[in-house]
Amino acid sequence: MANFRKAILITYPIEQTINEAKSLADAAGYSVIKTVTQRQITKSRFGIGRGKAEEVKEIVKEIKSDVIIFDETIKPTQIYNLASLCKVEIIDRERLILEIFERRASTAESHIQIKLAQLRYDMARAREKVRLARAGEQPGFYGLGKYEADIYFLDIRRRAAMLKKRLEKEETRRQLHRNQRVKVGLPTVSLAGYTSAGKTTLFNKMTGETKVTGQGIFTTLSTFTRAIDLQGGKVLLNDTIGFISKLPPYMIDAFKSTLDELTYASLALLVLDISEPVDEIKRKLESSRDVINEFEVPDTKIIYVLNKADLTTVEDAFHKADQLGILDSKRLLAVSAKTGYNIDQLKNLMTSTLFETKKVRGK
Ligand SMILES: Nc1nc2c(ncn2[C@@H]2O[C@H](COP(=O)(O)OP(=O)(O)OP(=O)(O)O)[C@@H](O)[C@H]2O)c(=O)[nH]1
Ligand SMILES: [Mg+2]
Repeated sequence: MANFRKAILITYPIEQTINEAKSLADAAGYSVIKTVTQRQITKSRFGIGRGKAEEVKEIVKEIKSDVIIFDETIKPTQIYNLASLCKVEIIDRERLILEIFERRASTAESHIQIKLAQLRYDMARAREKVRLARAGEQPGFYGLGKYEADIYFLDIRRRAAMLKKRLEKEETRRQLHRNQRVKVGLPTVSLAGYTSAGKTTLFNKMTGETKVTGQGIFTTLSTFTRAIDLQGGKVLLNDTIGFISKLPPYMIDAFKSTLDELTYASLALLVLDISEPVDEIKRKLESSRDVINEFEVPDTKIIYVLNKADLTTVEDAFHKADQLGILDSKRLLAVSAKTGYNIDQLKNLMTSTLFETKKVRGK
């Protein structure tokens, strides 16, 4: 696409990490022309070593890149140092994720959540920048003097407070909806899992909806609910935002109201892409668990959905589940959201977990 901006990616020399960073860059509208890897990218001065930094500087000149994407969260001083050396803008992992969210946000609530997360990002950096400005280490700051820097800092806080109020209003509204649903007495089932695991595809399959799915990262950014019929009765199914590793706590915080559905859910379907290498699934499962734990969903309320079974074999899926240590859970099933394989069985498993108290077998 013509409006793609040229980027140099700095990341770790691990294939999956490189691929994920590239997908993130792509989703944010950057085209990675060159990837530079280093085992350690949290070094004090530039993040990367001085020699590497000089190398990057040359590449910037050579390919005339618009930005450097730094696949880590680095300090403002490091960003400043690297930007001064290479004479180009630096986008760290957090900002990259925020840029994607911004492009994808479609509801009023997600807009507020993203603005709030952006302000928190700015605030964390403003503190450091104001400190640098005070110490005279960083002349000016966005072209501002010390006094203005203080005002800027206060302004961020004021705006954040305002957004929080608006978000609270939205949350109250959501709460009302939720109360109504509770009154109607329908149990809620939430889809959860790493981005691109296939949550929305599964949601569409079970509800007959046509919500957007995609290979890119963070396709879904807001919760969507539909009623479905199970044998035991009607339940409400929630599609939610996907998880990603190294998502800073304040971002989870910004999306808390969206993910709150998890707290209120009678059941969570933790969707895994079982066709991936086991180490990769493990990493994603751990990130997903971190988020799920935040919302205090007990393990008894989780069904592990081994999705994309059509891309592998059921044996392989269960072998991987064993390696992941989730085989002991009676609540797991290999399915394909794409072909519909085992979707009825999944519904049965949901029914038995939700409506029957006796022990169930999920295989
Ligand atoms: N082969 C195969 N592909 C699948 C299956 N389920 C989903 N996909 C594909 O995986 C990609 C991601 O699917 P989504 O449903 O958008 O994933 P998601 O979990 O909703 O992702 P986010 O909204 O980003 O969190 C899409 O290209 C789907 O077509 C499956 O069972 N088999
Ligand atoms: Mg989705």
